[in-house]
Amino acid sequence: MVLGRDVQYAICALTILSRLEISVNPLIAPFRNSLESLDRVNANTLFQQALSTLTPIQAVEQLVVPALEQIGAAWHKGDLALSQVYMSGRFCESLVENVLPPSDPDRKHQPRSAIVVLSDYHDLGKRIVYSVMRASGFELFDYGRLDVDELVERALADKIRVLMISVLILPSALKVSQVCQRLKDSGMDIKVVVGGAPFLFDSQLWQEVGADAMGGSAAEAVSIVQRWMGDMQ
Ligand code: B12
Repeated sequence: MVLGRDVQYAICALTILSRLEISVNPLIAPFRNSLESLDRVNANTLFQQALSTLTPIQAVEQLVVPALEQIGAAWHKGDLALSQVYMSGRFCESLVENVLPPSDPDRKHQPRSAIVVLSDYHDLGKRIVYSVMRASGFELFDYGRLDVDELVERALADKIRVLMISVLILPSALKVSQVCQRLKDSGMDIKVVVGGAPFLFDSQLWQEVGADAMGGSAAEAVSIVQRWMGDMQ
């Protein structure tokens, strides 16, 4: 019992430490400033600087993701215009597109999987998770952006066993419960893993919408599917 609590404390401390590592990254503030002032050249220089010490995935998760999170929060407070958020997202899309590794030809034997953005128009997170999954040896369908009906039909037709859903606004997150219910009603055994801002803001939400797991990063997406692979074969 005591050991269990110690382990929980250790996990908690590690989580805080990893967040601190992110928050002290000295490149985040200048990178964020470059994005906000639409200085594409400087944003690219800083990103390349990060790549000199980090892998592409680390650079995305430790520089791009926190900078965009801060930009989103500043917009939420009324300190930035939506156009700045939009342009920051577009700049980051092209930076990320250029560095994410190509797919690994040695694909893993795995349950049929697909990834989708449910309803909303944020696709950067999905794109990153898709690339990291493929770079880690997984083959998966990229469904792009779909609404509930199309998603359920397609997942059933493709006999999907693992469905990865990315959302960034709360109304889309709430629609995950319709997807989960409809998949359950179909009688097919499909596991659903979700990710994106609403699930980061509210740690209980993934359970409330009936998902089987939630991942906070592309790396977590890989480890969740890897864990399920063992159970499903
Ligand atoms: C860029 C951005 C936009 C761009 C999107 C451009 C694009 N092509 O994607 C634009 C300008 C279009 C936009 C529009 C809007 N946005 Co916006 N946006 C953002 C912002 C700043 C960054 C999002 C992003 O790309 N992050 C970088 C990516 C890499 O991170 P990520 O998506 O979180 O993904 C990582 C993890 O979450 C995880 N992950 C993601 N998906 C998955 C899936 C699985 C299965 C797993 C395991 C893991 C996983 O792995 C990824 C890699 O680490 C966020 C702020 C934030 N805190 O997220 C707001 C934010 C998401 N937006 C918000 C809002 C409200 C809007 C608008 C409604 C604004 C408006 N009034 O018009 C519209 C909605 C449009 C729509 N219907 O979809 C809110 C949502 C609040 C809420 N709880 O609902 C946020 C949180 C800002 C805020 N703080 O208020 N936005």
